[in-house]
Amino acid sequence: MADSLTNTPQVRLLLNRAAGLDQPGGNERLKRIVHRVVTDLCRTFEEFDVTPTEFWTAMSYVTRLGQANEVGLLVPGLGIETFLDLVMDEKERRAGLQGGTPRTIEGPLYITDAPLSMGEARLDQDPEKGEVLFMEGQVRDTAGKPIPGAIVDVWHANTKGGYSFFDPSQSPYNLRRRIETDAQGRYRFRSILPSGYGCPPDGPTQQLLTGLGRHGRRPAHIHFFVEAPGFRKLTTQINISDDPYLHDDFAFATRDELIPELVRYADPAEIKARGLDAPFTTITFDFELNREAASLPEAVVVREHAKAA
Ligand code: MBD
Ligand code: FE
Repeated sequence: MADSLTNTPQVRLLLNRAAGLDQPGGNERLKRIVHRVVTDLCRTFEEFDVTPTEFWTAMSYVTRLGQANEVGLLVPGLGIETFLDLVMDEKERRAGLQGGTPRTIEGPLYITDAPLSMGEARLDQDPEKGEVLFMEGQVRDTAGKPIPGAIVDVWHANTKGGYSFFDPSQSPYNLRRRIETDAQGRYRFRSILPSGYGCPPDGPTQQLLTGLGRHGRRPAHIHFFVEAPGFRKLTTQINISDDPYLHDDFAFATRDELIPELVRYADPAEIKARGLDAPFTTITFDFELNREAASLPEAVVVREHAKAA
């Protein structure tokens, strides 16, 4: 834009001063990033002839987004959390890292300090009519060696797509557990098949998505952090493969390597052998962790989390 107002000496000076570039104090990196972001915003307003009314509509939107505690929901909805994953993937690739279970986004619904147990756990505390799920697997290094003592931190939604803590109708830590792998690196749990999540229909995230002609639905999925001393922390999810939104996730988190086969058992003898009275599903999924090395980008994402009282 040759005749851009943003490029005039007056506005350049304004943007430099606003970012503190003419001041000695403060943080250099912060100054450069703020300068870029504010400049790009002003260019956008100019290019799209954004009116003051439109601008203040957006500011009240941002205010409501924070008040509704939905910043962490809009970020994946706009593909930004997946973009951050792709940046990390690319950095690791360039650092020569190969193999390992692929990462995918954490999302906004983790809470810390879920109950810890050895080898196995039952995740569903609150009675629900959901289909029983047995999931198990092994945590291994990229050479196939089992990793005992790894922590598999798992969390997922209930049959209504709600997560405990954020959904106060559930017990604290319902469908959230930490499982330490046994001597063979194995974990297993019993739970119920989750349903997909939908953004709060009256919230600011869904409001913007609707304006974009988009839905706010996630396919059914189960989240994991997998950690072990000497290995890179893995943040990932698996998808429940029969969900109609499997490849239409509003948060863009589905990856081909993270869609394990569902094995459904309807045979009365199998059902009885598990002490159940209805068909159930099993999933086998192994996690492969990369060894930590000083040459690699930091794998641990520092992010504020809620903690149940
Ligand atoms: C979820 O369950 C989730 O995982 C993400 C990323 C966003 C909203 C709800
Ligand atoms: Fe989720």
